[in-house]
Order: sequence, then structure tokens, then C-alpha cells
Amino acid sequence: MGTLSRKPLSEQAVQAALESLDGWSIEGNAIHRSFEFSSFREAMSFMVRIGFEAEDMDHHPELNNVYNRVRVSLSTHDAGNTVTELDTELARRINHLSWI
Ligand code: H2B
Repeated sequence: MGTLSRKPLSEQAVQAALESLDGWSIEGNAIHRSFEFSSFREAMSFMVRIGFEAEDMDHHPELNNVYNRVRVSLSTHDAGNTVTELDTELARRINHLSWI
């Protein structure tokens, strides 16, 4: 992800990015979104797909799964657990692969 910055985004920059990221909101120093599927199987499949994107970007989400729900939380550890362009890009990719 050579062109994406690992520097913390300003609060305004995060808010601006969220305008085009359906369902995502800021909570503390991370952005998050919850997804509800119709089964555990679908939720698991979604998490695996996220995993492939994460490996592709070498940027990894925090995932929380309870039955058919997946909560995704994104921040950049190398930037002191703040939101960077890597997080907004991974959020964009996750929205793209989501089928709900
Ligand atoms: N994921 C996240 N969310 N934040 C990071 O700072 C981070 C990562 N660093 N995945 C990556 C891996 C780093 O450890 C490797 C060496 O690039």
C-alpha cells in the first residue's frame, strides 16, 4: 500500500472520509461498522473475505463475531492506534465485498 499514508488523519479528514463510507462511524480513535447476516456461516464467510483483503494490504482489522453479527473496528497500531488512510481504504474494500 505504498501510496497510502500511515500518518494519523485529522478528525475533519476522518469525518470527510466517512461521508462516502456507508455505515461506518468513529468511536474513540477507531472507525467501526457492524454487519448482520442471516447465518453464522455467512458471517464466517465475510470474515474470511476480509482476511484476504487484510493480507493483501498488510493491514489488519479487529473483528468481533457473535453468531450472525460481525463488528469490524479499524485503526493503525503503527500510528498509535489512530485512523489513517490505510483504515479508510480497508473500510472501503470491506464495504465493496459486503453483500448486505
Ligand atoms: N494492521 C494494523 N491495523 N495496524 C498496523 O499498524 C499494522 C497492521 N501493521 N498490520 C502491520 C501489519 C505491520 O505489523 C507490518 C509489519 O506491516
